[in-house]
Amino acid sequence: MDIIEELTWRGAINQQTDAEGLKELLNEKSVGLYCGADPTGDSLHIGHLIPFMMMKRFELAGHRPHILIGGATGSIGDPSGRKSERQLQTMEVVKHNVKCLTEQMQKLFGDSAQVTFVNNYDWLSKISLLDFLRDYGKFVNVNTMLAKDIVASRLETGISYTEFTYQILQSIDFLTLYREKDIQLQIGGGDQWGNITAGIDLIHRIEGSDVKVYGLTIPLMLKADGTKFGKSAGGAVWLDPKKTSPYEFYQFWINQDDRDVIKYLKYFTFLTKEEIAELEEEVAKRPEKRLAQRRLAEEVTRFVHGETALLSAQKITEKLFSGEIRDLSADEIAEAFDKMPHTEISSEATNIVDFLVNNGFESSKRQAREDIKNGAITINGERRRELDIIIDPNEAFDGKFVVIRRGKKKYFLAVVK
Ligand code: 629
Repeated sequence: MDIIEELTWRGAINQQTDAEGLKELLNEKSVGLYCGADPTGDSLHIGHLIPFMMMKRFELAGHRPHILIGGATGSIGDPSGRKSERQLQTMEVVKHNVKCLTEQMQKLFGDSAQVTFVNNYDWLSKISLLDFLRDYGKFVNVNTMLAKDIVASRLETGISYTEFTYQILQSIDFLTLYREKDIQLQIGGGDQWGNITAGIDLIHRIEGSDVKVYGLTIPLMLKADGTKFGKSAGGAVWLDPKKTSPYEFYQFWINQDDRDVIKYLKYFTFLTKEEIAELEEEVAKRPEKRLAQRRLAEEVTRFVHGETALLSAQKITEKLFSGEIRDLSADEIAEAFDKMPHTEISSEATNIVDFLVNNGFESSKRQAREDIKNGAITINGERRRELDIIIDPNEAFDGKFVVIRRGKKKYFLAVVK
């Protein structure tokens, strides 16, 4: 399987500018390629992971991936995929985000010397207005620009000159990288098709129509149930562990639908065709085991957060399921309950029935007594069946948390004030 055959099998190719030409080029030599991300926020999310996993696959196939951080384009704002004008970010915010994204990417790809990082602020910020108009603008056709989906869809509601110009900036990047780094391929999500083809046009106009440059886009990710991929109950799924903890990240993958899990294994892991075929059989024969989901969660969490964070996420998952939460540390408890609602309690020791009712974990004393007697209540991982015991919040988890579990599944977190 060559790289294009592999990407096709993975369902990762949406459009290509010249499929035959690109396949030939990739089989002939080590090709320079790039994909960009604008610093619109201070963390990447799993939507970004799709093209950046692809970069890694190209690297494994012997090619030369480059990751571009849009220090300049991020200060303008890509209109692609948006219905309305963006609010400009201050240059301070853009610079801060560039720093955060660069560090994050380096963590993901840094151990491979094969991936090169570039920032388009380095060249775009040096072009004067007159140079821009004389050296580049002269080669861009406004009619073609207006025909791009992104611009066309905004003509009624309006688009500023600034956002209209965005595609030329991204085109100058491709041209610059072609000239300076011998980059011949740009990849991106389906929303980037207009910008990528604009770049190819510019290169052909300036460098000659026989120049070999290509574009490849990846399909937009859709979920079987029609909801948007990449969102969890708490919002976007971020790669920054401070915004989405490794446990929450792991849970996101574990919870994927049987109908989606094989597609995601192909997209987000480096498992082979044979390994994925085996997991596909598991989904068909023993879906209740959720082996494919577990493998998916394991692979992606390890790739993004590393082995230690993966082990801790798995431990938390296991202990919450079995109820043996005494084995968790205070930090792990904090991670496990991070995005869940919690109740603040005082550190005073109280009778168990009063404790449950006064803090709102049970609706009435009668209900509390019944649940306790039935063995439905565990406190900090210990089943409590007596009505006259005292709960002392200072006793477990560094005196910070009391974890109440009712029945098999319902957990409450009490945070000691
Ligand atoms: C200058 C800027 C370039 C090349 C690319 C860019 C960024 C590009 C963009 N990309 C999205 C982003 O930054 O806006 N104009 O959030 C995002 N991308 C990854 C995928 C994407 C895309 O980083 O391409 O499709 C999401 O999956 O939306 O010279």
